[in-house]
Amino acid sequence: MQAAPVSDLPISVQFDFATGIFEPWLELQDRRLSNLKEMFYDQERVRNILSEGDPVIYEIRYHPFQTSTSDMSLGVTRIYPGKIGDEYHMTKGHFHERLDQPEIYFCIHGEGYLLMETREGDFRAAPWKPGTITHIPPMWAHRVVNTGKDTLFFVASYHLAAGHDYDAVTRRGFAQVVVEREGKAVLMPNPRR
Ligand code: S6P
Ligand code: ZN
Repeated sequence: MQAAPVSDLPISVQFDFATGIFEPWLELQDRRLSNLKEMFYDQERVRNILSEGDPVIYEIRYHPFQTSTSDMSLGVTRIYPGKIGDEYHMTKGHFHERLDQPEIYFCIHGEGYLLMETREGDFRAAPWKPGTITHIPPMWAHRVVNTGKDTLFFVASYHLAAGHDYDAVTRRGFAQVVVEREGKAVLMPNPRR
């Protein structure tokens, strides 16, 4: 993320509920399979897909509202439908670097789960549908999984200073993964743990 412009004036952006895109945004990041290849449990399937291409799994638009005394930020993530093997598309997932930083996620469109886990192993999976708003307390890693046929998009509100720590999730994943069984999304213990 580039340094955010500082403005002490109120700023509004306009969100399109049909597309999940707001304007103006200041930064757009694509997350391709190669950026999160360690996250999926079926590593053979990951290698097969990457040998033929590098699909975009999700994208994030950011607008950091940096003032001279505060650092609230807006992020909208759009996860495309699909699976890697039988595991649904999902975000990388992370802890916040700072131990006192929570976050609020608003599900706008699509269906899936918000997975959350502490370093001590307490795990929660919040079922998500449009209108679900979840408060993620400090020290809970968070990952969103799209189990539907449409793009899932959600709004995130957090402080820039929270920071992102991807290490633990990259090494261990979450306690459970979300996979398709007989046409349905089910949670199962992470086979890589
Ligand atoms: C930031 C917030 C979101 C995520 C985004 C992508 O704290 O939680 O904006 O960055 O949903 O997820 P990830 O795990 O790839 O950063
Ligand atoms: Zn976060």
